[in-house]
Amino acid sequence: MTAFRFDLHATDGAARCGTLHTAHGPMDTPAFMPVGTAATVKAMMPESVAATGAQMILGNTYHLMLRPGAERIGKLGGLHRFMNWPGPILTDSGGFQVMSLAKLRKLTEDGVTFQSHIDGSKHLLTPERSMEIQNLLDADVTMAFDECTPFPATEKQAAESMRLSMRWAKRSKDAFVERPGYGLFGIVQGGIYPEFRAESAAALTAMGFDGYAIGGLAVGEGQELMFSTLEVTTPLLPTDRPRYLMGVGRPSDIVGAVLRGVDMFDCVMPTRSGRTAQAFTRRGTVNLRNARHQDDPRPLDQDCTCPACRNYSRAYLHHLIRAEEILGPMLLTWHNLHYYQEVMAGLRSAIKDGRVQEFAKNFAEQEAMGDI
Ligand code: PRF
Ligand code: ZN
Repeated sequence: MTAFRFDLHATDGAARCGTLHTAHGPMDTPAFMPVGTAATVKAMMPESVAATGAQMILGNTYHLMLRPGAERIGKLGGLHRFMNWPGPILTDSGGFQVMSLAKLRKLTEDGVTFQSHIDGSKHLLTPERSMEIQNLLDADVTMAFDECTPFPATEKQAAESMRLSMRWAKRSKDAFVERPGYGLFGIVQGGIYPEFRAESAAALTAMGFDGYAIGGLAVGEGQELMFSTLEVTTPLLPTDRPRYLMGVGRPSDIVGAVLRGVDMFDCVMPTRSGRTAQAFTRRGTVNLRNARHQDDPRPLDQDCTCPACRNYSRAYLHHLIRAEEILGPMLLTWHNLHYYQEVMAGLRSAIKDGRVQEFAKNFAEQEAMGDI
């Protein structure tokens, strides 16, 4: 039986390269986890997700508790069996999704009551219920139940919200059922205020978690404030535990966060953009809906080895998008996930070789050149 363990292999400045071991296998870091909100990484077979190089995927407490229900997935053998993803799964704890998706939300010390965005049914999510749901789903990584402080927030709002999240973190830890190979992550909050980030990091490290997430960023503050907040937060986290920046981001956000000591990421960007015809490439983003592609026999990205780039022209991808064919989103999602995984693999080898600064410089220069 595998223990839940994080091995740090190399560092380069603040950047780190390691391996997180879980009950359902390892994940090399820095890592990008594709989002599989409703027990599917949209438009992708699980085998294809694995073929892009992804090792861990993300699931959502909020969506799965509403449909098809956590108890149902539990009885069917857990989320891995249900969706045919044999690798590790991290689940988000639900609070963030409740606040962005549910109707008639009411937040109290106990938790959040809300109405489903699907059928209007009433529900209560507390730290204890979130832990129970994530256990039923059989998540390898369980996230503490937190409130994502909105941006902007006054100092008073940010402090009160962060302290509520810290009380919920303690209740999450007390309710989490420990099993070999399974871990619980705390989530640092505190908005853009360094003193509250420090208070939050201290509170969580005193409780002791298997990993530490940084929440409440990428909520409208902009890249500069996100990076400066990371710079005051990651140095306060234990070096022997993984760090996870939630809901981030664009490729340039990820490269910048890795330089500032982050190990794990998740974002809907590669999958959602794939469904709206936006492709990520070494030369920045490309919109395949644009008429300039309609006669272009070249692949989307000359240097990419994904099926979309190996076997199809820009003209064909453009046609699929214009004709609203399902294969269009499928191929673009595949390409985007493949590209994200190549960036992560590039970061990992650069860190091992002590050339992560050079990697980041080349990355920024290439992106700035733009598509040709
Ligand atoms: N908390 C949780 N999930 C999240 C966030 C958070 O702060 C964010 C913020 N970018 C994304 N997903 N639990
Ligand atoms: Zn490709």
